[in-house]
Amino acid sequence: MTTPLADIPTAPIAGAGGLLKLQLIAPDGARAEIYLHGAQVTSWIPAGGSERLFMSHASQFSEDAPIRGGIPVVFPQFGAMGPLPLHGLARLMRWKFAGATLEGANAVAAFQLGDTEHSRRLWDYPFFAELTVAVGGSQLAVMLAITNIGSEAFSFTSGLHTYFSIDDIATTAVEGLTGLRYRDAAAGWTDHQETASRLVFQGEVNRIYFAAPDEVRLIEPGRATVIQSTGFPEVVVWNPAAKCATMPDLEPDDYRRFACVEAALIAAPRQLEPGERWQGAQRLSV
Ligand code: TA6
Repeated sequence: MTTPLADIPTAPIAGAGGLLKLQLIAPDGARAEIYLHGAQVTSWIPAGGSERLFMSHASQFSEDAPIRGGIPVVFPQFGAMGPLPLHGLARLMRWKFAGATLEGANAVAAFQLGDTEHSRRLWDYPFFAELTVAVGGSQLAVMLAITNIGSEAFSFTSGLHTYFSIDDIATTAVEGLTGLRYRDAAAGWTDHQETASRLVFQGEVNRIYFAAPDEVRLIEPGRATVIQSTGFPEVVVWNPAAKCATMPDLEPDDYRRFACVEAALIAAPRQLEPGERWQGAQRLSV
């Protein structure tokens, strides 16, 4: 077999719905695809492996709607925890492609987003967001940085809302959460402490785990995905179970095929002073 050549793109190409996307291929054949809409990673295939991210076949690909699947970038508001659209503005905005390079064995692409007239109407702060995606070997790393380029402080919450592709939710578990305090959105936002050695999915799961470790693992029969994060103190685990049938951009039984394990910054919104920069990252390894 010949080694595939790295494809370091110089420009995005047309993807679904005519939205622009970037295809990034490392020298070892590991690849990722990123839409400028939301700077959303929609595909990650490790070297010699198969697709590791879930993408809904019913997803919209339109400037007006979030893409369902992959890695939505949540900023400046997580979920419905404020007055903004669900999960904030970044996943609904068109980011700029800021270049791709080869860094050692990784293909790396950078995306940027600034405030617009539209974003200022909803959230009146100047900001500069950068998303860097690095793919190579058995890893994908996604780094998000936010800089306050205005003259007054602002606070934000954020997340990398990763949808993992799994074979069967019934045989999937998350390890690394034992002993953590969590808030259960599926049980009326009640507070609990995790006692299980593995979180399994029985019905809807929608939990915010506080003060999470830097590493958790998604476990399936015969494979494990290591999920490391920095800068994001919380881990959110989400699977809608039967509620999937009520979500128009998911097929009714899609819940069997994905689990979201998200790097999140929720409990203590991050305040950024003028000129200050924050960054967080999620690194996935198989
Ligand atoms: O992160 C979990 C969550 O906030 C859930 O409550 C669920 O609604 C999910 O995200 C998806 O949100 P979305 O706005 O993309 O439908």
